[in-house]
Amino acid sequence: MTLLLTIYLMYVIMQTRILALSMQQTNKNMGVKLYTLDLSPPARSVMMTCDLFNVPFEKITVNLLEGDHLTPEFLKKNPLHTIPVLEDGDVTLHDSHAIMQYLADAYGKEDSWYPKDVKKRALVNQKLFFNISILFPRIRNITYPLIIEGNKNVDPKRYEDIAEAYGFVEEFLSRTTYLAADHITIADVAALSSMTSLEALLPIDAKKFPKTTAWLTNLKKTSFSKNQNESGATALGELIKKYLA
Ligand SMILES: N[C@@H](CCC(=O)N[C@@H](CS)C(=O)NCC(=O)O)C(=O)O
Repeated sequence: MTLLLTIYLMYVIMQTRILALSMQQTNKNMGVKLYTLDLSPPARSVMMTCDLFNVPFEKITVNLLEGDHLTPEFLKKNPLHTIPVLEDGDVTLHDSHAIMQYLADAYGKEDSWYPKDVKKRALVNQKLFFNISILFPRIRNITYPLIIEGNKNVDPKRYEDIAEAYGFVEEFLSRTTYLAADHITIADVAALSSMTSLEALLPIDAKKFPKTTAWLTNLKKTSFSKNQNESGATALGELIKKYLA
């Protein structure tokens, strides 16, 4: 009798475990929701990250030019009213870099994109912060006054800031093959989206910045860049030209 009860209990436990595992699998395959816009460099970083980790995403376009990001509904998701925003089950995340880190941890199969080793990871984080604090703001410093505030008089200093940023990238790439290591990481993906928009503001001088030029040329050939970055970066470049004309 006790044996039968034990066997029955083991059977129930096994069935529950199988059900839990299959539900986990179903959740993973259901994909995520992404509030995004192709023109936006940080949004493109996240779309590229979904692409490279094979995470299907429902694309919800947030038109910043029409104020979609200022609706009460969107502000509940992100009080900072910025895109991208990711929803994955009960998790809602803003900031492209936090989202990329999450996607790598939750869906990445290869450790190398966002290493688990604390020292290697710290170097990737450092370059993600370089993107947040240097590369992206140097796009925004020109595009925000130009496109949102309608101010065509761009301070020439803003272009010098971009050239300085190219110099930083060149220096990093003289130390390692990619920004944070001798292999590609999510920091390169974040910087790729910024650099493809910065070059629309100030073309990269291949003689002055040969390593940066080669790095960017290589990254632009990847399928994640072609699928999720190329057309948005081109469209932003055209929009900038139109506003500067
Ligand atoms: N650090 C943020 C920056 C996001 C950001 O500023 N996104 C811009 C579009 S490129 C935006 O949503 N701007 C609208 C606003 O600031 O109101 C990230 O990486 O997600």
